Amino acid sequence: MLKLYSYTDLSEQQIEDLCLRQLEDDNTIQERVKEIIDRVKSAGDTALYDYALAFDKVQLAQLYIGKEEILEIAATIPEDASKAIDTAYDNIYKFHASQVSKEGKVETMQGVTCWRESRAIERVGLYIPGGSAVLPSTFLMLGIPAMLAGCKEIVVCSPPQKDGKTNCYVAYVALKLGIEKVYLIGGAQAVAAMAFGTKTVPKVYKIFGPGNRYVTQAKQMVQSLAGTSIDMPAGPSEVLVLADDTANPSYVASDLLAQAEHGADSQAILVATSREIITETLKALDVQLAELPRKEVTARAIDNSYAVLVSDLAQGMAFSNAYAPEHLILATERFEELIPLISNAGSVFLGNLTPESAGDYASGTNHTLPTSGFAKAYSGVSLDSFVKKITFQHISPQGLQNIGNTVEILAEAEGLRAHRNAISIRLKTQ
Ligand code: HSO
Ligand code: ZN
Repeated sequence: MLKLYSYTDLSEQQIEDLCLRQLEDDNTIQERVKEIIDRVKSAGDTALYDYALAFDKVQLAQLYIGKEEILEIAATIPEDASKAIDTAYDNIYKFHASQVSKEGKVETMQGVTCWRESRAIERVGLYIPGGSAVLPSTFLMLGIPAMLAGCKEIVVCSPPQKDGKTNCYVAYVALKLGIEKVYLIGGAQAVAAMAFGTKTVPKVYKIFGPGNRYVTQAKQMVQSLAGTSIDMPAGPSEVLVLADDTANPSYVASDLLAQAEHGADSQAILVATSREIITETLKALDVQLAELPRKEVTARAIDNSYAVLVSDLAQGMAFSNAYAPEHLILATERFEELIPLISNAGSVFLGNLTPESAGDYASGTNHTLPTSGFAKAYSGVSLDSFVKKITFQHISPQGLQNIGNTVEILAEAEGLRAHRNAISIRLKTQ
């Protein structure tokens, strides 16, 4: 059951402790992941076939499925599911297309012009989880911005299903995105394969996607081992719901449970302005929990969560900012007033009719978001995650006259004569 705290009774230290996520000691995971990475690096494809047999229990004939098979598998998708994917696709596409931006040129001094242009990261790797929970929604969230950004090579890895293939949802999304190969590789070995490259799997520059602790650990390690960039550090998913007396306790309970069913280590935090809201929400939560197919896992996550009683919404926002939730739901009609008070959150859901589930699947925003307090410094995945911004400058004869002396003086002050000369030599001959 949810533990209950009263904000005004908490010391600063206690608040800080409550905001800490439980990150378990990962030593054994670290060792096992390092072993997998080393083996993939040295044995390449052979290691990938071996791990598919050992971990996924399938003897693969080939490490990927190609265009023909994608088409065949995608054709087996139920019609309501393909329609739902089409709608989600359109919304996610629209929202991310609006992030394409072109910055103007700036003349910082007369004759000195500076600007920035975006270029796609040429090779990206998308990890689509597919073990116990298959997440085609993650494929949409990563594939659409990658395609919009213009990434030339999009490598997709997803663990093989029992039949040694991928499922119809993943195949259907691949088809929509124009992706012609899905590599049947899961876990840390998928991350290692994309980071180092093998005979079959192309090496990429940046790896995206959520995964279990092995995948997360592998993503962290390949940053230094292979110089691969990653989307963001990832921990278990979490939500903070801030509710006042305009909230509907049944809705709030449903949001907490939606988060909790992701895994036993998920956190679902309720911050409420009255004891009554908390009591009513807990009642509704019990009723709804009993009906859930994943009730064991969900109940364990609820045990790992808590409620905080605050005196008003502003105090609730102060707690939320300290916690820096991945998802923040403002279950109040007064959400407009709260927007300016938000300083740390991955994605925000406003009002009583905006559940996190909508954003998880279909409203348009990205569901790959910073967890574990990283929302204090990181943004979620967006089109920007798939591009680099390159700066340009041009100096005209007039510009050289205008900026030359400033550079010469600063170069001299730093004792860097060659820097100074690069200006002086031009000034003399102009
Ligand atoms: N809540 C997850 C995303 C997700 N939910 C995928 C359902 N499927 C992390 O934002
Ligand atoms: Zn979710």
